[in-house]
Amino acid sequence: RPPVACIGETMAALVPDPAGPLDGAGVLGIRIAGAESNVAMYLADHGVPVRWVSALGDDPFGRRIRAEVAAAGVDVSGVRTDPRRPTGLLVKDPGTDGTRVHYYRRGSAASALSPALLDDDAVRTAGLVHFSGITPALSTGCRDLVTALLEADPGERTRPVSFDVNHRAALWPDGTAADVLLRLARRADLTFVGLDEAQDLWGDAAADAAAVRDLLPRPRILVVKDGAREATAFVGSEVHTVPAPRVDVVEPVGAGDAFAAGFLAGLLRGEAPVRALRLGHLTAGAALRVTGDHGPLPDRARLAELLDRTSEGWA
Ligand code: KDG
Repeated sequence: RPPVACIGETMAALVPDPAGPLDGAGVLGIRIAGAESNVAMYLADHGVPVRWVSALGDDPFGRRIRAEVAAAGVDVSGVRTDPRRPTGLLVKDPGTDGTRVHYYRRGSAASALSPALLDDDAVRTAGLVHFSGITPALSTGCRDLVTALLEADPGERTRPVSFDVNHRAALWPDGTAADVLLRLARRADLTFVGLDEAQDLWGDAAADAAAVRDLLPRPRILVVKDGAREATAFVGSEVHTVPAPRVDVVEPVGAGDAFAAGFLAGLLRGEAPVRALRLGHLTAGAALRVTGDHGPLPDRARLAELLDRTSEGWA
């Protein structure tokens, strides 16, 4: 089966160690952070052939990111090295009321991506393309890239396009997020959105999962995630809801990416929607149990056992 291509920026992430407010921090740990490379790494964990497609600076952070994503089993041969622009950076500021993120990514290598990327073999020969709502916020070129990706009508695309809304308010100072992300979410073949983010973006029109489906009637598959409560998949005219299992959460960042990867992995191996949703929840659990974005999955046997549980034993 042709591989999945995940397109998007990955940055170096600097994180106070131990976790605490940045203004008093003495030591920063180095990690990597990127929604689409997270999806790619979790897909690889599930045995799905996958590429991550992006651009990095010709710098130590760029080399580190490339090596880390490759070590997770992802094909990084389609990642460009831009000799003129740096790798993007984010710095985490864990506070008592949650973690704030400071971005240093304007003018980064990935922000210079453009629709020309779609002619690369890594994208052209993919069986499915996944991207997120972070990319259109990065630059005009990046916005043109995702618009071009969704240009053909769903029935006429050579391969399906999967889109995770991934609203990052800090990246949309011009206030266009609601319009741009709605347009993209409507045009994708498979759209993921959190109920809370749908409400942030689209207000009362997104009161519950069914209302979100009314807003987004076109994607053949729409997945609405309601945090620790449940997730609902609308597949054509069918509706499937699966409660989330209980997890002792260490840090939630990365869970949405993990969920998308688990659901996609389930779909790609032909699982029924309910089992794909469960695989999404189980994969999200791996991200919820660690401070980083990418935590270990349960082993194959345990995963299979959890997937087979009846709905009573599940949550
Ligand atoms: O998706 C989880 C984080 O890794 C992600 O938010 C970092 O890609 C990122 C971004 O742009 O914020």
